[in-house]
Parts: sequence; structure tokens; C-alpha cells
Amino acid sequence: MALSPAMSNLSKIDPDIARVVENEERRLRENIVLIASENYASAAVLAATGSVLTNKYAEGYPGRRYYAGTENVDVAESIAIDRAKELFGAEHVNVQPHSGSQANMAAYFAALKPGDRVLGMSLDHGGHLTHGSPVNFSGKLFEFGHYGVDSESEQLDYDAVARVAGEFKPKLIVCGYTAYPRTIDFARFRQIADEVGAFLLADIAHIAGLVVGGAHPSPVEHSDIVTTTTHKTLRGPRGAMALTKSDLARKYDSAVFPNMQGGPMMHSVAAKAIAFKEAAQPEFKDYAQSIVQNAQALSASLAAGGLRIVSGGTDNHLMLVDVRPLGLTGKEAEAALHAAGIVANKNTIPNDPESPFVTSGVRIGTPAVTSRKMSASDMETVAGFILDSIKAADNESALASIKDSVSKFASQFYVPGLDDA
Ligand code: DSN
Repeated sequence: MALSPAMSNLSKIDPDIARVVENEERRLRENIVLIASENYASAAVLAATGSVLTNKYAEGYPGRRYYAGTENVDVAESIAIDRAKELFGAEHVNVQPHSGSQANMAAYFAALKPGDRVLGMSLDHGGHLTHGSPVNFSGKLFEFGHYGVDSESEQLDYDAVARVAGEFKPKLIVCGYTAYPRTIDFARFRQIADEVGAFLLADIAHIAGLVVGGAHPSPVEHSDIVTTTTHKTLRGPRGAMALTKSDLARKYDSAVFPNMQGGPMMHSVAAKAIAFKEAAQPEFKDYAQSIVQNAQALSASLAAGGLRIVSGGTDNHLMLVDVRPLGLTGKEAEAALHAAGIVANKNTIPNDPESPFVTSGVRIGTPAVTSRKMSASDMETVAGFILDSIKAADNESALASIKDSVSKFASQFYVPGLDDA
């Protein structure tokens, strides 16, 4: 398979790296990508990401830069900000954070002082490293307390969160997760935050595309700060952004620059602007609804095949699958799926008896396959491949044969970024 046209010159200049890109293009076409946090960016987003805007230093913000020559990138950043404000209905937007972790770091610095108390979801119940893990800056710089999901329902129990908040008295509460399959009641979180006089940070890195597509309620009116990555369900370039209330605007901006980052990545800022335009199109609403329909169809088929779905199902783009009923750990299931050309990640399930390196679960998400225009009926086929692979975990030749079928199946589908180039 030849390199995509946009990359074809690379094989003359650097065949080693050209081969890496070519192999990755093939992997993206032939595999079924079910990593809940991954997606396929459009050719337009990729074009901006690979453009000359990568050359420009632009510390500061549009109209207030520390370098000359920013007249073009200023336009890109202003367009990105205006589009994001419109898309999310936000009072203030910062499009410079390089990653979700950095967007969260800036949020903490905007609202808190080191040592302040913060309440977040524990990592093994679906929180993120930046929600207070002791091995992360967040857990080192701030005093974190944690809430989790209810052990029976495996869903948030808002009264329990309110009780923990009342006892812990945090200055900021974090909601929004990396492995929580259910709708988040942001209005209830606002109420809990108000009861204890805390800021509310909604980290919607995973669900931002569902929010703008109307497939999940928006946290914007309820939150002091909303952070998100731009490359997950939002389907933009790798990077992040934050939406804040006006009273935190200056604090947030200075928490990003000069506090935390140097020059913004202007190629990525321009690509974010393109992604916001794409997400504002009516088709994106259909995309967001289809992500959820696909996740629900896939989880129903996996449950029918004998796997246990944590919390009994999903309301969003992902499901947590307890693979123990078929006799595997999460690590073994991830390896079996990978050998069959199906890419998903092992993940702890609530109150997992296994370590985070082994786990009892697999996290499965549908944003990427939905971008390839797979439908709910295709999810039955995908579920069949998943179940067959897990059952054949110790049978190398069976896995190789499933991989052939997966490749034939996946190669029929459209690949954004390649087929629209
Ligand atoms: N790595 C991301 C995820 O997979 O959810 C979170 O940062």
C-alpha cells in the first residue's frame, strides 16, 4: 500500500520514517480501533497540523504577543477562540493547552494555591491521573480526596459524593472521567460544589464531541472551568483547550502562559479551529448520536455473548467490559484482541481485585469506528470478532485467522484523513 498523497514526498527524504507512517496508515485501515480516547482526524485537520504554522513562536495571546510576525497566527487563534465560544456557548476560551493534562494543570493553578484541597473521582473508578493520583503532579501539589462509584450500581451516587464533599471541604471539585460509561449530572455537581463553596471543574476530555453533538448534557453553564482534549470524540488535532467563566479568564490565561507553557503550537491551534468548524456542521450531531447508538449496540451484543458490562450498559461512547466471565484478565484479553487486529485497552473495573497492570476489564469505545461510518449492525460483527478472539486467547492460529477476517472487514470502510485527502 502506497503512502497517502500528503506523505508521498517523505519516502524520498526519509524512507525510515516514511515506512513508519505507511505502516501506521495500514494499521488504521486494517484494524478495528476501539480505544475510547482515539479517533481519525480529517484530512483538513491533518493538513493544518502539518503546515508551516509549526514554525511560528507566538508567546502571549492574539494582540498581546511577545514576538513579532504573528499577524497570521493571530487570525488562526482568534478564529479558533470565536468558533469554540460559539460551539460550546462559553464565556471565555483558551485554545493553547498542549494536552488535557496541561489544561487541567492550568485549571488548578487558576483556581487554587499549592496545598489546597481538591475532590476528584479515584483512578480505579474512572478518574484520570491528573485528578489527584499520587504519582502525578496533581497528587503531589494539591491535597486530593476521592469519591468513587456505588459498589452495587457501579454508577455515581450523588448523595454519597455530597457527603464526601461535606466532610472533606474541598476548594475545587473535579467531575468528568476517562472510564465512566454513564451520563454525568453536571447540575447536581454544581449544587454539591455550592454547598461546600468549591469551584467546579468539568474535565470533558472524553465526551466533548458528545456534548457539542447534543448526545450528552453540557457542563458549561454549571462549571467554573471546563477542560477538554481536542482529539477524542471532538475529532480534532492532538491538543486541548479550556472554557472558563469570565471571572476566571485572566487567571486561566496566565496559568497557561507564562506560568506553565511557552510558545503555543500554532499549527495545532489552526487545526483546532478547523475541528470546531467541522463539529458545528449538522452531520456532527448525527455522528455524536451514532457513537452512542454504536456503543449501546456493541455492549448489548457483548453481554449476550457472556461478558459482563460494568454498570449494566452505557449512555455514552464507551463501555467497561468485565472479561472474567470468559476466564481472562484484562491484560490477557487486550493481548488476544490485539493479535486479532482489534485495538482496545485493558482497564481496571470498580473495586478491581487485580493490579492496574493486569486488571479485570477492557475499555471499549466507538468514536473511531463511528468515524469510519460503521453502523449499529456492524457492531454485531465487531462483537462477534471480540468474543471469538477472547475465546481463542490461547490459540495463535485461530487468532491469526480472525485477524484476516478483521482486516477484510475493516478495509471496506472509509478512513478519514486518508480517503478524504
Ligand atoms: N489517555 C487518555 C485515555 O485514554 O483516556 C486519558 O488521558
